[in-house]
Amino acid sequence: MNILVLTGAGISAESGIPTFRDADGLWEGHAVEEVATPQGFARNPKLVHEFYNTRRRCLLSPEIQPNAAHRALADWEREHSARSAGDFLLVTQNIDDLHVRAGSQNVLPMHGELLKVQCLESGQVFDWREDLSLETPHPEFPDEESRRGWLRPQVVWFGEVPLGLGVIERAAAQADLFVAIGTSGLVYPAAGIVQSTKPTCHKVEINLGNTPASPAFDEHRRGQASVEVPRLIR
Ligand code: BJW
Repeated sequence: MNILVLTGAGISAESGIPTFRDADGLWEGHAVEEVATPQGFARNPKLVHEFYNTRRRCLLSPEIQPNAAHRALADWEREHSARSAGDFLLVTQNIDDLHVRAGSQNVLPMHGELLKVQCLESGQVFDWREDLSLETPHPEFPDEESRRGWLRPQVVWFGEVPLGLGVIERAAAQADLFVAIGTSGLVYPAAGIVQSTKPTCHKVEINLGNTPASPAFDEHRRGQASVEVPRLIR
């Protein structure tokens, strides 16, 4: 049985990372087009750096840890591959690293990673745990003043192409079980993955409530991911 899992901000909410669109979510107090588009970054890089610096510091604080849902997915993958029972791919829209920290192996972060930065000129990607600013030296040319401020967070903003779409498309076409966890089903192409699965694929949605994508799923489990994910795989 080939398993494809898609996660969104809801799975990390119980680890203390705010979602985007719920009350008190990340978009509250921020215009999306100012902080999550290439145009916003071009207009006001300082604001965008501050937005992601705050989130990076939050992610690196000791209180933020994987929760029972992250751990259950890692256990599920381990058991599945120990039985050589088919493919297992975990696609996450989250830019945190909580799936990897929980022990998941085959993780595809389709919207990028908060702990990576990208050079605006070469596209080269570097691991990163510090604040970014317009004064940040380039890691490969630390002494060159003229190369300061050339780094951006390695995240996928609106209007940019998400990562690994070919892999995701193939996994969706081959999946026998598709599980979407804690995502609002509003942001494409992630929200359309469910439509790319074959008719015989069993599709499960785990969320606190209904989403615009709910009608495309066969089974709905309503509740907190930390409760419903362990229950699903039990
Ligand atoms: C719980 C829970 C608990 C809470 N337990 N559940 C018009 C129509 C269709 C599409 C478009 C359109 N106009 C423009 C587009 C395209 C656009 C798009 O989709 N826009 C829509 C908003 C309309 N998409 C893009 O631009 C994408 N690129 C693209 O399309 O390229 C073109 C292309 C595609 C394919 C091939 C070739 C070309 C890029 C999208 C990039 C999204 N980037 C962001 C920011 C990333 C960096 C960052 O983190 O800052 O990604 S936006 C933000 O939304 C972030 C998230 O990954 C993403 C999805 O959010 P998510 O995870 O669903 O979170 P929430 O907050 O929305 O929902 C949380 C859910 O959890 C809720 O349902 C809760 O109920 C639930 N929950 N606690 C279980 N404890």
